[in-house]
Amino acid sequence: MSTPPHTVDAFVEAFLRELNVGQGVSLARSSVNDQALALARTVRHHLMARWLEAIATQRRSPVKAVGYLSAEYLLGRQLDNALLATDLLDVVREGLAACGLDLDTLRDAELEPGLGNGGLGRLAACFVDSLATMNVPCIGYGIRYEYGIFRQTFVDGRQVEQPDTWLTLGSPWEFPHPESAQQVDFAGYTETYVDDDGQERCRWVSGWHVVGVPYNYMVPGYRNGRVNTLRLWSARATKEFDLEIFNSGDYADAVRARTFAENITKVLYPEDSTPQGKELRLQQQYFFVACSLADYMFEVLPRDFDMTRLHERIVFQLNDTHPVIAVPEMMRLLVDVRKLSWDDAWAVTQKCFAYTCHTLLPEALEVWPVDLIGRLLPRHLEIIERINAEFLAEVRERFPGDELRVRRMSIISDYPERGVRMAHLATVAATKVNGVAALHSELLRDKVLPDFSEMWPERFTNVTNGVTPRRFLKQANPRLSDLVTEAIGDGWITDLDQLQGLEPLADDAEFRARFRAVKRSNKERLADLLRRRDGYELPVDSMLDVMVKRLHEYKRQSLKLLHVVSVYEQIVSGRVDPASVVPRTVVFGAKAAPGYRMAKETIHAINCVSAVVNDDPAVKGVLSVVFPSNYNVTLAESLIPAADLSEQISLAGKEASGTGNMKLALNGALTIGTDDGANVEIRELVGDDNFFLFGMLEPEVATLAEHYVPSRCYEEDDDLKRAIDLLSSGAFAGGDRTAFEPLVSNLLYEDRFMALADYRSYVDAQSRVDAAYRDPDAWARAAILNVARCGFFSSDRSMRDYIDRIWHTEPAPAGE
Ligand code: 26W
Repeated sequence: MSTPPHTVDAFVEAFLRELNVGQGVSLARSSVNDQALALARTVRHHLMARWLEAIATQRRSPVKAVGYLSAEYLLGRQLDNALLATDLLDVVREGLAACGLDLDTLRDAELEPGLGNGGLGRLAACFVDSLATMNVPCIGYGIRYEYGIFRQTFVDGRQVEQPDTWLTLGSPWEFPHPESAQQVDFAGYTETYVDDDGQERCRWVSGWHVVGVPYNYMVPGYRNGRVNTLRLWSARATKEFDLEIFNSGDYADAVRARTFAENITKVLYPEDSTPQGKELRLQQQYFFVACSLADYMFEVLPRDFDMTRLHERIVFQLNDTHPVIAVPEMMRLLVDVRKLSWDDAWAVTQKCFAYTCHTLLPEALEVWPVDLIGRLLPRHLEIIERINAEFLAEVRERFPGDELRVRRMSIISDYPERGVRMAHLATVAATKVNGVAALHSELLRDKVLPDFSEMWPERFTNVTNGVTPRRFLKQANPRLSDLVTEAIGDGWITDLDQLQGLEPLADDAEFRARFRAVKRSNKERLADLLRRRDGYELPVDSMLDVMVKRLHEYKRQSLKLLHVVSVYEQIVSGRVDPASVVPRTVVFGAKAAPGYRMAKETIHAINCVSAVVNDDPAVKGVLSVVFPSNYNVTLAESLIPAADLSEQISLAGKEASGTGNMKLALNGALTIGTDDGANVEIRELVGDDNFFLFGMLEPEVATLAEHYVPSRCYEEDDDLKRAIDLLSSGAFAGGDRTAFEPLVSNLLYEDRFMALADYRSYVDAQSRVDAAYRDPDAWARAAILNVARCGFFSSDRSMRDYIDRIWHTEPAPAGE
């Protein structure tokens, strides 16, 4: 198959053919959706030949590949990314115009695949982008949720969730492969038997099963001719279900059974820190992992492959604990199916996995009830118990007589109920365990898994997260990209350290002026969008102060809200002259897990404050608060390039890394932030003068936690007291004094994440922000230095780190 020609005429011809033959409509009668689907199919043709070549090359001369196992991929829209990778943007724009169509309209018709909650899912998407661009063979394995992250709407300021029906208008970027389906067993019991060689073996007699159908997505590298594969699994009922329909009298029952099977991949769980211990979630995890391992081990590898050498051909990266059931599954496949000895199987398994932890919150660490695992995956429970027994014997040998340590380290906990600690299982099985930023990896070692790091210090390492410069600079911010490219060439797109070349330009007045013009026009573009989308009037002359991320108490959106209320209070009480205030527009974007009460109360409070502030002539032109609903990757791509100030204000020691912080800095926003996660590294790189640091350090947090009384902060700080009193006064709730009671009493009497303790330091830092923003030229200089010094945060660099220190894989030019 040859690559289609890159000319406008050839594009128009191919596009019209897709419209006519693929969609079955004429141009004149086609809908925007028809046009968008035909466009997607036309563009994907340009990637097909490369894709098939990459697959063929890997089969012909295989090199070690990465199997990225992730329950989430927050991909964002596909069209722009494909146009960028193929360099077809101009041809397509022109070709569509020749047909009387507008690319931007068709672009907006694409519903993004929101198959993830936030940071972890988006990181997986950045990583597969980087691996393709770096020519590293990788298969991303995951779940094709029929409904991705819910669509957020606001009704009376409260979050209301709607199902994300991203597949209903057709999904031109996926390729189903029912012929490569895998069977996945559940439940039943195990029994021993003696095989033909007289060996005692174990057999799992399952209770029911489903099949997994793979849907392939192309992961194009940036203009390098490589296309990797993302393989997402969808659950179906098996043929037996169909037979039952004929055989059993109860047709409806049989159909219900189908629905039961297909439920497994129906919906993404929207909790992103407190696992609910739901059976269906464990089913999802096992389902995709079982499909993926069988796919790689028995389909991708030759049938007769010597499994004792499996680690020479694959390394599976465990994206948090969600896929960790892969460990006992690999043991089962090797021992029960491939008849390896337990010891041989464990030796390979231990070489095939590495584990990334993405959290520090104890409640986010998954623990599955032993009863549940035993019921759903009886053979896996036996395997886990044996792994644990052998592991604990090793612990006892290393630390004789230390039974407390044995209890702490056990994979199976006894209290509050018997449970399998998935992080322990992952750590025992993995070659390497990594955190996602320097501080996080340190805390992971010293506070989350200290016994393990004492036993195996060399196993622990750090890989600081990164973001793809293709999507988050080149594609999202074309104006800044052009300015940068004009100044230093376009090598930065695949070698982000080259941004350092911008440093001297920070001192060039003309460059600063052009940089400011870019920001300004990005704000105008955002203003257009928010006007159409949410009916907001965005004041483009004000400082754009952006806090976008999942809603979580530890991220402290409530602290940002207290700052807003303080500024408002100072003006309306007459204590501050509005003419002396630096005009600001505060932007929030955040979804709350549907069952997370305090997060939802915070959303309601932000919306109520926003409504009153935006309507009050006393602060007109000085302060406004916008909270567009349904923050997602697509909105991020418009918001981030327009931002002046990046809010990264989590309580120190709680945010593992953050990646929004990197995207914003890379797009020339200055950060106001705590000493947490990757903020630490951002500040080190951009320099103290170009970063607004505030708040307690992690050790101070740990000390204060022992005797923290939040109401004392309230009593002792007049501004804070006034802000909280104003919130409680009913002023933002039509006189209802109880409207924010849960939120306010949580802050005053619990405040688990110490927002009140950091309030003074935060508002003082905001005053420094105001002072700095008063000098637009100096601000631009600092912003340019942020861009110039953030090359480190490319996900290409993260991938280099994984390759060199964890995976030991090699790039392999595709299609030779
Ligand atoms: C419901 C169980 C559960 C628990 C944790 C679901 C999802 C999680 C994730 C680990 C939450 C998550 O997205 N963590 C974020 O990962 C990012 C990428 O490493 C980091 O930048 C963020 O700091 C971290 O919060």
